[in-house]
Amino acid sequence: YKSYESLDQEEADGDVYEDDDGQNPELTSALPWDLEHVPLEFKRMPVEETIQRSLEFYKYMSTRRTVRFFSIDPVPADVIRNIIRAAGTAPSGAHTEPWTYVVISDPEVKKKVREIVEEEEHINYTKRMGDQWTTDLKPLRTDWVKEYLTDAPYLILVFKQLYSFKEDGTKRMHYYSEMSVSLASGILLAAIHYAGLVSLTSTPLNCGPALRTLLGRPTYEKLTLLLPVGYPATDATVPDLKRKPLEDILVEI
Ligand code: IYR
Repeated sequence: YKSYESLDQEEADGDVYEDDDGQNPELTSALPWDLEHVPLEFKRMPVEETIQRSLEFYKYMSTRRTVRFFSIDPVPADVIRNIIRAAGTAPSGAHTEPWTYVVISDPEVKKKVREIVEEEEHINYTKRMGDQWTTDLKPLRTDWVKEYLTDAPYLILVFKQLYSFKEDGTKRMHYYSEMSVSLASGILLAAIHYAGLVSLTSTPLNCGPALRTLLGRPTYEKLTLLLPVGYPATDATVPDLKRKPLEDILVEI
């Protein structure tokens, strides 16, 4: 029996080991043993409607853009809560729901986040990232000054829980947490876009521990994404990027 915990947390992904028969009577599950299975609620729609909706959704999603210039205009807190609810519908390994969303609207806390991120990003751009990386980013005109961190009415910080705790205080293993949080983040972006707001998917390099401490999150939670959310500035610009056509991303067999 090879302990799951012996794996590097970053690599641990819920693989099953041959000699673990899952019959150890000492073990408990976080989900109830007698969890009921109920009929699926599903209403099949006419296939014409399916075709139309698939095209409509694609067209709508193709208008989503990463935005780096935010308006300071407020957004109702309930909108952000609904967006987080939508993200929370994502599938997760063993239904562990391994995510924590920290939403910041307090201007003082946003300022502290900005200070932490700008200090690290300055080092990233000038030292850590290297010439090839900064050259690759040049056309996108990003730099270490992050006005959006104080302009946007909300910052959503997505934390991945490496594990959690069962009701009896014992450790609850999380499987495929990286994948689960990525799936939830995709839904989060779609929900933000569907609500008529914009965001920026930022992954602040080397800021995780400082931000985790600032926000009082435990060490078993790892920062994966920082998203400013709000309305775009009236004069916001975006790089004129093109997306790969279907034939370049799809292989049909
Ligand atoms: N994290 C930095 C740098 C950066 C990296 C990539 I890859 C981007 O697509 C954009 C930016 C920053 O936020 O500026």
